[in-house]
Amino acid sequence: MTIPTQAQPTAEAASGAPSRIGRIAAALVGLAVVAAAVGLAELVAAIGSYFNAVTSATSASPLNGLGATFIQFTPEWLKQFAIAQFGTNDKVALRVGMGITLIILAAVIGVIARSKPLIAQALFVVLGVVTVIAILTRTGAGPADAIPTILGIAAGVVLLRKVLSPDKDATVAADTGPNRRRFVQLATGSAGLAVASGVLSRVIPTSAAAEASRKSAAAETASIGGASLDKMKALPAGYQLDNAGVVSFVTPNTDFYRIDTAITVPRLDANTWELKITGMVENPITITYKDLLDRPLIERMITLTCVSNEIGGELVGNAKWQGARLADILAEAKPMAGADMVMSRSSDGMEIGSPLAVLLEKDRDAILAVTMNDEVLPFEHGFPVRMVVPGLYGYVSATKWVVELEVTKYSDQKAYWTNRGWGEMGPIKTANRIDTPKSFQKLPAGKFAIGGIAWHQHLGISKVEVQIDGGEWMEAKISTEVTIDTWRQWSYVWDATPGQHTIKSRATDSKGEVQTESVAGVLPDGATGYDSRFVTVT
Ligand SMILES: Nc1nc2c(c(=O)[nH]1)N[C@H]1C(S)=C(S)[C@@H](COP(=O)(O)O)O[C@H]1N2
Ligand SMILES: [Mo]
Repeated sequence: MTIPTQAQPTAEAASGAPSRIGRIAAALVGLAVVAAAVGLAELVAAIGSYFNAVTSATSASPLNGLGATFIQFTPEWLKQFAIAQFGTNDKVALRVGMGITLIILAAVIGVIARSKPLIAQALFVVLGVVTVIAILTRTGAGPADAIPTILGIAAGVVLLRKVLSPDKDATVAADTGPNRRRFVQLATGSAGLAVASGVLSRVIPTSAAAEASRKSAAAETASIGGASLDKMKALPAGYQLDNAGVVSFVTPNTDFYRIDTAITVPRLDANTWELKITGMVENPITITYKDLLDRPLIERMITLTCVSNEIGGELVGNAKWQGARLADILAEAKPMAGADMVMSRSSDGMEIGSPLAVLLEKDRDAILAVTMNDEVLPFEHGFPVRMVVPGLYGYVSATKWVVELEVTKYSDQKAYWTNRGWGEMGPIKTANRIDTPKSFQKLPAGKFAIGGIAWHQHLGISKVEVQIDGGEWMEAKISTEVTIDTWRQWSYVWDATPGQHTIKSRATDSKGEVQTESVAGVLPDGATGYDSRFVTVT
């Protein structure tokens, strides 16, 4: 532009000092400043988590939030490319991709800041706002989770102004003397801050008292066993098929889906935890954690599903649970005639309504669980005690951080989700998912093992079939049933011919009823329809 500087009295013009640092130095400084902002935000997230002020260190972390969203918005072809190139490390690869993107952006911000400080700051703020949106739109995130990032942005803007903006108190105007020294100090200071806060944020434990209580609970639950434990049957041969593309039969706790409305993950102290059985009972009881562990306990493998799981979705997992049989505890409280619902309440105020008759069925094996896959319950999955009920979706049964069971009537009370349009009873529907191939996967011609999982807890799956291009339904090999409460893996070896193909799959329940093809969305009581994959064979 040739407009005289007078017409545009910029800060640069005011300082009258165009002598700037070099581009590479500016890029490095941009990097140091962005890293310092991220490091600070990570540190605040960790401290916030320690004091239970944020949902969790994970959900308040800007890097995690950005990473999850980055993966979500990565186009399918790029994901497929990453999967093809990096296999199971595809998530790592995508995160590395995000890291590189961030580094480039930071360098660009640094370079721009030399001449257009306001634009650089605006760019930086936009990056921050995108991160805040990423954090807030994650499942289970609360408003407080945005605070660390907002503080990080504020600190970053201040640093940007101090280090790079050529305004009055700028430090970059002169190449020599005290200004230059101050510039170097600020730049290295930012880098130091980034490293120090980054390291600190990783060593801060997540929550003091609850953490200690979970540790001792871990020791107590580790010794569950002996005669007072009704163990699950040993896993039969063939419970898992050797199709590497299918999720493992048991879902590791760290991979288990998580769905809840908790603004901050409740971190309860097992030493002070109590479960009250109240309402329409002749014998109200209060149970402590120790009482619960002293009872006869059961151990069962149960597949848990969310009603919000779309066809082909990932809100389903299978775990081994240990705890007290809910039917025994309820029977002890002696429900009164006329009661038909149990309203379970969590420490964070969630209210989940379950059919009393189902919970009272002895062979339903509804559990007040204390362990998940032989590990004391993780905080995110309900420590110290949660409910697990085979055959019901999680929103009507799987109360985490449970502290009260009120025996009541459907006609008297409405549960949280029921008030929001979801079905009152929530029985599981037959479902089936294709795990491999992935959507739009490119396959070489020849044998390919299509595979997936099918479930209908407490009824069981008897058959899974596969259909190619609308042809005949062909029966898949299916893993040995562990119980009617667990999913079953299936696999079908397909001789793939060149061209484009549509693969469909359907399951049949133990009563011989074929899964319905009619497509329904998740609202109000669970999705239906067949999972399908479109592939190109070359
Ligand atoms: N306290 C509480 N318990 C809850 C919920 C919740 O929001 N709050 N969500 C339920 C829903 S909808 C599901 S699907 C399961 C999920 O359990 P998970 O997060 O351990 O997988 O928890 C259930 N228990
Ligand atoms: Mo759910």
